[in-house]
Amino acid sequence: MAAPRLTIHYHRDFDGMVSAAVLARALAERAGEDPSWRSVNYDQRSDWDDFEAGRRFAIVDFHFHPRAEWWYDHHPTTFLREDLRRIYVPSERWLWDPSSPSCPPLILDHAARHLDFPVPPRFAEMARWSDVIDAARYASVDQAIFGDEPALRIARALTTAPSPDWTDVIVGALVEGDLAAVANREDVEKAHQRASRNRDKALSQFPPTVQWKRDGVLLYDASSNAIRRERFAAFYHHPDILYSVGVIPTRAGFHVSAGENPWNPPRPGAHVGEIMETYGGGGHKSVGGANPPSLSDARRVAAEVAEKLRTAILAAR
Ligand SMILES: [Mn+2]
Repeated sequence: MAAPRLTIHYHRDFDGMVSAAVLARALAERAGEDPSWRSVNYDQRSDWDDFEAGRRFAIVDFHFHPRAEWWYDHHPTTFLREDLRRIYVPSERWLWDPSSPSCPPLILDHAARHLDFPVPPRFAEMARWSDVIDAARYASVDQAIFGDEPALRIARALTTAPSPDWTDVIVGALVEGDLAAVANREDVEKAHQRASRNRDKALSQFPPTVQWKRDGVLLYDASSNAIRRERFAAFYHHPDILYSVGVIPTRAGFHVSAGENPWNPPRPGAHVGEIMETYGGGGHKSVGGANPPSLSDARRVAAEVAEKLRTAILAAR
C-alpha cells in the first residue's frame, strides 16, 4: 500500500510559492513522493501543536513545526516558542538560515546535497528573483513599482488573487514551467492588470497623505481605509528622502511602519527596529513597525519615531 500523500504547506507570497514548487519537484523526482500543496496562514498558528494532526506534511517559508517531515525557513521569527527552538537541529530534512534573503535558495542547496537533485535553470532563476522580491533588492524604485520582468508581474498579480486557493494553482504552474510561461497565463495577466490599476491609484492617492518632510524624513498618514497602499510610494514620489514613517490600517487596527529608503539609505543610519521596540514593536535595522492600541496612539507614535529618525540624521551630519 502506498504511503498517505504528503502535503506541502507554504507561505502565501512569491518566495513561499517558489519554495513549494521546488520542494514538490525535488521530492517527486528524488524521494518517491507525490506531494500536494496548500498555503498556510498566520491564523493557523493559534492551534499550532495540533496542526495537521495525523497527516503527513512539509512546511516551507513558514514557522517551524516538529512534526514536519521536511521544513525550510529563513524567517528570524520562525520559532513560536523556546521549547520548539530547542527541538530544531539541522538535518537532511530540516534547514533554517535566517541570513538567507529568501527561502528557495536554501531548498535548492539542500536538495542538491541530500537528494542529489540537480538544480534546473528555471528554478535557479526563480530563486534569484525570490531574493530580489523578498529582500526588496530591486535595482531602482521604478523596477520595484513598474518592473515588467515575469517574476515581478507574477508577484504583482498575487496582490489581487481572484480566490484564496488561486495560489495553489500558480504553485502547480511553477512546478511545471518557467517564470515566463507562468507570467503569460491568462489568469495571471488578468490579475496583473487589476493589480497595476490598483498600484496607479495608490500612487496618485499618496501625495495628500504626507504630513511633513524635513531633513530627509517623510511622515504620512494613510490610516483611511479609502486609501490604497503601495509599499514604495513614498520613495517613488520623494526619491531624496532617507526614511519614511507612516500610519496604515490593518485588519484589526493600525500599524506604524518605518523604513529606510532602499535606494538612498542613510549612512550610518539609526536602528529602526530598536526604536520600534520602545513602542512594543520590532523589526530589523532598516525597517520596523509597531501596532499601537488606537489610531490616536498610532499617529503619536509615528510622529515621535519620525522625530527620532530626524534627530539621528542631524546628529550624524
Ligand atoms: Mn515568504
